[in-house]
Amino acid sequence: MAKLMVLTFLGLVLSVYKDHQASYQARFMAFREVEPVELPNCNLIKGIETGSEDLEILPNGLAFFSSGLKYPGIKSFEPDKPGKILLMDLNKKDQTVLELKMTGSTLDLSSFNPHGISTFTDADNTVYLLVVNHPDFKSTVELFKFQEEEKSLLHLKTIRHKLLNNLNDIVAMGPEHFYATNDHYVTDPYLRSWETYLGLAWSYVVYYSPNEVRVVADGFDLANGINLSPDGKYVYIAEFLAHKIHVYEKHANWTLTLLKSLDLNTLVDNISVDPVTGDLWVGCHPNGMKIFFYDPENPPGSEVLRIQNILTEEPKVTVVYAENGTMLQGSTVASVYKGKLLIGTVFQKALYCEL
Ligand SMILES: *[C@@H]1O[C@H](CO)[C@@H](O)[C@H](O)[C@H]1NC(C)=O
Ligand SMILES: *[C@@H]1O[C@H](CO)[C@@H](O)[C@H](O)[C@H]1NC(C)=O
Ligand SMILES: CC(=O)N[C@H]1CO[C@H](CO)[C@@H](O)[C@@H]1O
Repeated sequence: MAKLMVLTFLGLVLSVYKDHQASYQARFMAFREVEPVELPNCNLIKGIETGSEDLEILPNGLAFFSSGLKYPGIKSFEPDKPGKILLMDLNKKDQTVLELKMTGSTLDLSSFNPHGISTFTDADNTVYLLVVNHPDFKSTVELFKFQEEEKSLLHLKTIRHKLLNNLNDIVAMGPEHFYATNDHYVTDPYLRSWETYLGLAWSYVVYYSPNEVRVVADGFDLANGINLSPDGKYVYIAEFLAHKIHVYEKHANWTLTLLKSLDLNTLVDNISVDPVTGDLWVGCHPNGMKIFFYDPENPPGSEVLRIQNILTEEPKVTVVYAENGTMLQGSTVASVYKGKLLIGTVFQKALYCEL
């Protein structure tokens, strides 16, 4: 009888485990293979070999990239080197980048580990760059002033807060005014991996201003990219392991209310918004397992979605680019400029294509 009970108990544990394993594999889209979708005239950008996790294009065609992310569980081709911010002028013929010097004595360059970035341009045309940084796997937001003549970034300030503890991405509404996603709730790397594995959906979004910091949305299975609609009325949040993009209405008091959610067949990373059309361009991971368990023989692929008319009853979702990783591994972000598409990746290259 005792033996039978032990067996029943083991069977129960095993079936719970199997159910969980199935949901884990579904959340990571473990078995999805990429159907290629090609674009004409694609070129890899010279000088980007160790990632272009996030990028942002200014209206004048200057593009900033964060490069060299070190993140628990994710491949890095230069694990011992600090990360950097790269600049590319999309108006120039030679498709190459230069590394921006960082000045000001207030930042430890040796532990610089940039993740999501966002720019803010004020009324005097001063460009601020806000960078999610992970020095020693902690989370801070670094505020820089962009000095175009000198091709440098002047470090102004490090922003820390207990609610900004597992930062991923940021969208600026002022130099010290932003929404940011936390991709986990717990900070300890070992517990973080359990939080992800069990799908606890404890990840959350924070509103930050010097006077007020609060959680404005929560319950995400890894909140990732975040961005604003061109009119500033809506906030878009990518829920990575739930394969969803959520549309929130932003109120005058900066709180958010959920308006709708879009189900997509891919792991959604960064969202960029076309300032003219309002279309969303989303860098995606077709197979999350290949991102977290890197195998150069079977690398993660890349996928870019365009979402038109997201606020209407029938948004149009198009796979604009998809590739199996032979060329481009682990796309995280895509953004358009004058009929061209710039695609960044977590730890590998960046691609520039004609649309
Ligand atoms: C913020 O504004 C919204 C919409 O007007 C309102 O429903 C909500 O109660 C306000 N929240 C706070 C915390 O003031
Ligand atoms: C990936 O795609 C390329 C080009 O379409 C093809 O040559 C290659 O065999 C594919 N690799 C895998 C693993 O499917
Ligand atoms: C290219 C691009 O727009 N990337 C976006 C990634 O997410 C951050 C945070 O929302 C945006 O600021 C970037 O614009």
